[in-house]
Amino acid sequence: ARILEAEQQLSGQALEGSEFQRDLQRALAAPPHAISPKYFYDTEGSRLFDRICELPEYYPTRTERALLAEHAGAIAAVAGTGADLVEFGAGSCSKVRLLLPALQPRRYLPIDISTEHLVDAAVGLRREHPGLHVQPVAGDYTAALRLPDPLPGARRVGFFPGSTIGNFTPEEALQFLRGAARLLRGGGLLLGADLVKDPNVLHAAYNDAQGVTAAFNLNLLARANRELGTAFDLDRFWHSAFYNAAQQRIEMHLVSRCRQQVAVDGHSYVLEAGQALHTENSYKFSIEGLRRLAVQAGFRPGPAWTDPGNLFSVHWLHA
Ligand code: AVI
Repeated sequence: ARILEAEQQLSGQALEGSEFQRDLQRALAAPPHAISPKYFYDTEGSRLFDRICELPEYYPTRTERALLAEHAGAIAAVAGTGADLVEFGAGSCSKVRLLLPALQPRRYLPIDISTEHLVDAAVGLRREHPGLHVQPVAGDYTAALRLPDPLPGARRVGFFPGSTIGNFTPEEALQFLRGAARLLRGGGLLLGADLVKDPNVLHAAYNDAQGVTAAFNLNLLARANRELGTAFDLDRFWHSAFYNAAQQRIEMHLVSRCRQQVAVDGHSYVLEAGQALHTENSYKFSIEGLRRLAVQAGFRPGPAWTDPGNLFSVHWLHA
């Protein structure tokens, strides 16, 4: 009954299977052979991502969590308590838990593309915080999204952790931040951004020894097999992740191990051996670079918190 209750509160629009099909066909048909990383996140992909966050090599999650826990008081001092808190790409809503005691929001609106995962997370959060008004919104927060009206008198505070901003192209990041600045006017955005660092540390984080990141990348094809009726043989692809220093980003690709023919909804495509499908960019930032981007989008940068190793940063941006 509780799950039903949560589902009834869902608003927004879930991703349509046909959009995935169209984007996959485009990526297979012509250069730049790239597809949006948003397609990683079906239920299985979200589960794999949660496992990535626990990996010893994947420093961003634990570093950001430590920053949020350590600075929750200082964050509440700039963001204010009693806000209408909106999280973009909330996933399992685990990081917000570190902020709730200090921030004490009047309402929490987690937005995520993976509906089932979001519903489970919202149900768990309600159970832990019976007094908290949780209103999940299923949808693609990169698209124009209709949010419930702000609560009267409450400022809107956005939360965008995890350096998911780094999975956008620079143009998309600017566009997203511009939209967020409009949405959050009078409040602000708490933003997590991964920092430029030793490429070896980055390489290890995206090529973990247990192969979870590889499975996460390959899940894009597994998802197509489940949802679009394709017959990709996952053994014929390998996971490639490397740091592109000129672009300050990790790139992930699925590389064809051999010459092969694949089909999506009756259209066939030939993949040469070594041909890559570009599945993700993960941009890395400097504090100053991130602040410049925020100013361009209409924010006024406030404090930024980093760890002693300068691995990760959390920014308060006044909207
Ligand atoms: C969600 N996002 C910030 C992750 C990242 O690090 O770019 C996704 C990820 N891809 C591979 N590992 C984790």
